Amino acid sequence: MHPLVSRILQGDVRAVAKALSVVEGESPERREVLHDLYPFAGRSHVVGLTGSPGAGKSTLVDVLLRHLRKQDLRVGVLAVDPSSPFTGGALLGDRVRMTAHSADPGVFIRSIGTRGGLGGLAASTEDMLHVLEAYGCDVILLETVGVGQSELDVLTVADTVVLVLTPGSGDSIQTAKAGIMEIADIFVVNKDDLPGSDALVREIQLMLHDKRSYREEWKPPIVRTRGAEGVGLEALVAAMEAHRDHLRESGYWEARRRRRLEADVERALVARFRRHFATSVRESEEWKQVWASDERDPQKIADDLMVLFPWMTL
Ligand SMILES: Nc1nc2c(ncn2[C@@H]2O[C@H](COP(=O)(O)OP(=O)(O)OP(=O)(O)O)[C@@H](O)[C@H]2O)c(=O)[nH]1
Ligand SMILES: [Mg+2]
Repeated sequence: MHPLVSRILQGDVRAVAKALSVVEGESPERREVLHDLYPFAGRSHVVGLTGSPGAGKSTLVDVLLRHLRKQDLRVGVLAVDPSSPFTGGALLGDRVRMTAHSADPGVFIRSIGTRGGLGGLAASTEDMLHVLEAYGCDVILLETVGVGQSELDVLTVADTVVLVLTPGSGDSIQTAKAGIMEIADIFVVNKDDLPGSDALVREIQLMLHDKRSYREEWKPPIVRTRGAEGVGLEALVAAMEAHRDHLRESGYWEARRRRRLEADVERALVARFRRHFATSVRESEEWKQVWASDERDPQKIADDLMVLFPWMTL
């Protein structure tokens, strides 16, 4: 076993930090570390929190952390930060939170830059999850701003997706990014102290009412919170637990993990094909010959290449 992994299993926080950097980067150790982490993967309840900038995600993460720590649960936080470059990913807010919890080995917080690793942001996020799972995190909170497709993709690694909405501010559900409504398992109406929250709740209720069927037989609950004051937190935690139990009892928990593994295998195969293609095909004499001909039909060129390189035959 890689020494970093055995140190993680012994609860060494510094090994967790080091391993996160290793799996996020492209060092030769990466694959070995990941290999030794897989047996521990899939243990944590991964909760993705998403929503527009300023909706109160970080505030909720912070109060959730305190709440979960009181139950003596080990908690990891990964914050996907679209504004930070790949390496220097520490938001001011995260730095503040980091200091507040830094003496507590039951909490681990880290930001992820959005460039992502080899297989994209979702893949590198998932690799980082494995580190926190091996560390024994009961819950991992994944904060991501639902702005772009890659931030949305990150949520595919979450077991429970919490969509944080706020009243007013043009953040009505009609303006929310398409696709995000479909994947929300829990709707949070945060800033419930502001005017317009009743209307927003009704709007979500109507939208849910119009649905003919619910994904994975789960009707998403609506939870009203005042993040800054911690109001509604217990209801949010209860909703998270209820969703987790629903997934486990219905078999979707396993089914989702299985789908993710399949997607990972597919990504690995495609990556290998690309690498092989780049070296043994593009550098070859046969490739040059194909371009010397007049053929311009890409499908025909592909056919010709498959004859020349039988390993590519589909
Ligand atoms: N009035 C009110 N303000 C809140 C509430 N919850 C959070 N806020 C405030 O909303 C602002 C944004 O909160 P954040 O938690 O940083 O929001 P965020 O969604 O993490 O923002 P980004 O990470 O920048 O996308 C802060 O000033 C919070 O104090 C609430 O329940 N009511
Ligand atoms: Mg934030």
